[in-house]
Amino acid sequence: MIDLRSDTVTKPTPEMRRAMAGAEVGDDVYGEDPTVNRLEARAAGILGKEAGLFVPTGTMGNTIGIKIHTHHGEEVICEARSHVFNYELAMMGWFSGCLARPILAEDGILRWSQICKEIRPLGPHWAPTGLIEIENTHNMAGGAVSPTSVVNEICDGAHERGLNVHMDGARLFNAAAHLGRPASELAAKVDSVMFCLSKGLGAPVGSMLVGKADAMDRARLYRKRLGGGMRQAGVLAAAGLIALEQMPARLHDDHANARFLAEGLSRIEGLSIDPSKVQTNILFFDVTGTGLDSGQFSKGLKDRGVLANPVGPASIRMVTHYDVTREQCETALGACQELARQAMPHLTGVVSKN
Ligand code: TLP
Repeated sequence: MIDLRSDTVTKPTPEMRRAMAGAEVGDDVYGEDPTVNRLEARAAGILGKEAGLFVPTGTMGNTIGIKIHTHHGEEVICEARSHVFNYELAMMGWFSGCLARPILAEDGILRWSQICKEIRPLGPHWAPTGLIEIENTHNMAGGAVSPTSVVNEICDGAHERGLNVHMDGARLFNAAAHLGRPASELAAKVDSVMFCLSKGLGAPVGSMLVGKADAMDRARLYRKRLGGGMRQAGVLAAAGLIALEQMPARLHDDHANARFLAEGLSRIEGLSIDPSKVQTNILFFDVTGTGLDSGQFSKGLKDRGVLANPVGPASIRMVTHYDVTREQCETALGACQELARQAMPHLTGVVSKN
């Protein structure tokens, strides 16, 4: 199977497995796991923040990231298709007692000009804004990268109004690779960042939350409350350290493969995608022209050895990662061509649109 469902499916590299086997460990709830401590310090250092916290998942990292900046009964401004709003089981409501105030940004990139209009003070009818959340890269906006100037303008505006900014940087290193800038620069002004070790960086498990030292002290208690005190977690942190040190440099390959897939898909009759919009490792294409819905298309691909998730009635998402080669991308394109051709029997073969 060629697995393009997500970059979450990557398996640990042989070096990660060796490091895991030999990891020095202790009880992390006592703060005594040397490998976890090293990972937390290194993650904070790389992101230019005071402290870090190793968490089992991105969802837990975002949940805690929202909790440390908010009080019950506040609103969190976020993009309408954001992960925190759509894919985290309403944790901002369940754990933090906050309501999302979603704002649609066509390209997934929230801007201060939109946000500032939605900020609410406490009033006779309104819940006050407690936090601004931005997602970089933006998953459901096709891996779109927020320009650093846009993020900085949001942070400056928010801070002037006494508000904090949390970044869901699950794929922050993909954004950094696309911009050719250090991740610390992209996150310089945000108050906390969650990034995943277990997606494009290839670690089997784990995400990091980084920010101010006192905020991370409080975050550690929320992690325990959520059941995330993992004891001898150094076996996982050891893989995370390799993910952090070695894997960002190769993300360009995933981006090139995503662009290659997008260009190939754009030439298949019945499929629709604008390859110039693909910046990182995520792409969406529309299958309406084939006469199939996204569920049927996904099933047809599976029958041909390719896994890709349907998103909505007409769209398929593909995500490139460490465990997908250029050759496999070529094979996946062949499967898409064959499926589209069979769905549209009036076509004699693959018809180039150009
Ligand atoms: N995203 C997953 C699914 O949940 C959709 C994926 O396959 O892309 N923030 C962003 C932007 C994410 O894309 C994800 C996972 C998370 C947070 C949550 O991370 P985990 O899965 O570790 O809880």
